[in-house]
Amino acid sequence: MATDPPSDTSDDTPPPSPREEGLLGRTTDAVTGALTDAAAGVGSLIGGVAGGVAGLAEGVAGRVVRSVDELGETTLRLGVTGLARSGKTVFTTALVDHLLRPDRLRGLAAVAEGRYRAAVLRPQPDDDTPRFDFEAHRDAISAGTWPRPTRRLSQLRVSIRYTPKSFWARQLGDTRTLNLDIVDYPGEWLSDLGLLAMDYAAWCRAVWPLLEANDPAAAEWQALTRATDPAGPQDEALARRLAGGFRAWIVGAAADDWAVRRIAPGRFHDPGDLAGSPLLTFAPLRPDAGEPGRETLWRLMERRFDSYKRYVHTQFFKAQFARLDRQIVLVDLPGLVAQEGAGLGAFTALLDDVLRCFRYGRAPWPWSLVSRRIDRVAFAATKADLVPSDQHDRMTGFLDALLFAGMNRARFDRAAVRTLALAALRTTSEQTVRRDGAAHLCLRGRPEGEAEEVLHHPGSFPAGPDHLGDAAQFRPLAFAPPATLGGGRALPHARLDHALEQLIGDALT
Ligand SMILES: Nc1nc2c(ncn2[C@@H]2O[C@H](COP(=O)(O)OP(=O)(O)OP(=O)(O)O)[C@@H](O)[C@H]2O)c(=O)[nH]1
Ligand SMILES: [Mg+2]
Repeated sequence: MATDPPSDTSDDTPPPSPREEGLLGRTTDAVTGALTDAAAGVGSLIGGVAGGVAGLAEGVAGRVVRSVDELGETTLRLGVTGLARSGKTVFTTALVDHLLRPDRLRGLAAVAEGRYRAAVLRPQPDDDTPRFDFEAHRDAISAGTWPRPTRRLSQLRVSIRYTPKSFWARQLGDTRTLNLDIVDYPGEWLSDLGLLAMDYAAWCRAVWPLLEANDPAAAEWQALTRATDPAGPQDEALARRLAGGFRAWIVGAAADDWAVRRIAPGRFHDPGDLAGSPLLTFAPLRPDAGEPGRETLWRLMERRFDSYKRYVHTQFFKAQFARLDRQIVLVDLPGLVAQEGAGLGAFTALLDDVLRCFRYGRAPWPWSLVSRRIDRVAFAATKADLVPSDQHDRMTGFLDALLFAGMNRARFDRAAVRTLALAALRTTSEQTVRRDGAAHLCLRGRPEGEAEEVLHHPGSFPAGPDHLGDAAQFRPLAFAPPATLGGGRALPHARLDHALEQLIGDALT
C-alpha cells in the first residue's frame, strides 16, 4: 500500500541559512558536497500537501455502539501502546492539542466536512488515577524541549462535540459528544504484559540463556545466581541480594538489550511505592534443579513472582487495558534501525507478546454493548520526521513486515487495521538538494542540544527487516522541537490526522 503524503506539511519556521559545518558533518556520502547547492537555496520545502482523507483502506461501517452514558454521550477508550521511548507521551500531547485546536486536522473527515465543532478537556473517569499533565508537556514542547520519560500512569478525557453526518441531523442542528479517554504510562511497564503468560519456571528458563554472556558490570550477581541452590532454605537476606543484583542488571548495562527487556519486570525500573516490598524481592534461579520442595528458596521466589503478576494484572492490565476500544501501536523504527538491527528479533518477540494480550474484533450486537474489544487499530512507525518523506513508503513496508503476525491476528479477528508513518511532532522541514544530476530530499532542523539548524540527510532507510545489511547506511539525527512553536498555534505533524481518522473517524459520523 502506498503511503499517503504527510498531511500537515506547511512550514512555518523561517529557515535560517544552514550552517556549513553542520551540513558537511552530518550529511551521508550520498549528498556530501551538496552544501553549496543547499546554501544557494536550491530546492523546495516538502512537496505534496495532501488534502482530505486519503486511502482509508479499511473501515467498519456504521456508528460505533459503545458505552453510551445517561447524557447520550459515546465514550471510547484509546490505548496508546508502545515500548519505552517509542513516543507515547509526545503522541498523546500532540493528539490532545490538535483535538483542542483542529486547524491542522484536514485528514479527519469531520474537520474536512465542517462537522467538527470543538473539543474540551473534561474530568477523567477514574478519580484514583493522576491526570495526564497535558499542559506541562505542551509547554515543554513549545519551549523547544521534549517531555521527560514517564514515571507513573496518568489519564485524560477529551470531549468532542460534532454534528452527525446524516442529512436530517444537519438540518435539525443536532450535535453529539464523543468522549475520548487516553492513558499514558512508562513504556517499561508494557513488558509486564508478556510476563503474565509465564509461570515462574518458564520465566527462569527464559532468563537463563541471557546469563550465559558474562556481564562485567553484573559479574558478582551472575556468579551468585549460578551458585545459588534453588532447593536451599528461604533465606530473606539472600533473596534481597539476588533481587538487588537482578535489578541492577536489568536497569544497567543490559537495559538496551531487547532480549533482556522482554523478561524484565517493568516495576523493577522505577519501583516507586513498591520499593523494598516482597512483591519486588524476587529474582531468577537455576531452572534445572529438579522439583523443589515446599519450604525452599524456589518456592519463595515463585510465590513473589505470582504476587507480582497478580498486582500487574489487577492494577495495570485489568484496570487500563482490558477494556480498550481503539489502539495505536507506536514503534520507533528510526531508533530501531539505527541500532543496525541488533536485537530486532527480540524486539519483535517482545511486542508480539504484548499484542497477544489484547482482544481484537467486534462482538456481534447486543454483546458489543457489554463485551469490549479493539475493533480499529493503527500501527504507526513514529518519528517519521527523521526520515525524508520520499522514504516513508519504506518505513510502512518495514513495519508491515516486522509486525506481520500481530497485524494478521487483528485482521483475522475482523479489526480494521492500518499502517502509517507518523510524526506526532514534526521537528524538520524538507529541502531538495541537487548533486551530480540527482535530487536528494534533505531534512532541516535543530539538533538536540544545539542552537542552530542544520541540513542533514540520514541515508537510505532499509527496505525491510531482511535488508538490515543496509542499516549502516541509515544514520538518523535526533532533532529538538522547533523553537517557534509557541503563540497558540497548532503543532506541526505528519499524518497524525490520518491516524485519528483511523482511530475515531467512524465515531464522528
Ligand atoms: N523527531 C521526533 N522525535 C520524537 C517524536 N516523538 C518522540 N520523539 C523522541 O522520542 C523521545 C521519547 O518520546 P516520548 O513521547 O517521551 O516516549 P514515551 O513512549 O512516552 O517514553 P516513556 O515515557 O519512556 O515510555 C522524545 O524525547 C523525543 O526525543 C516525534 O514525533 N518526532
Ligand atoms: Mg512517556
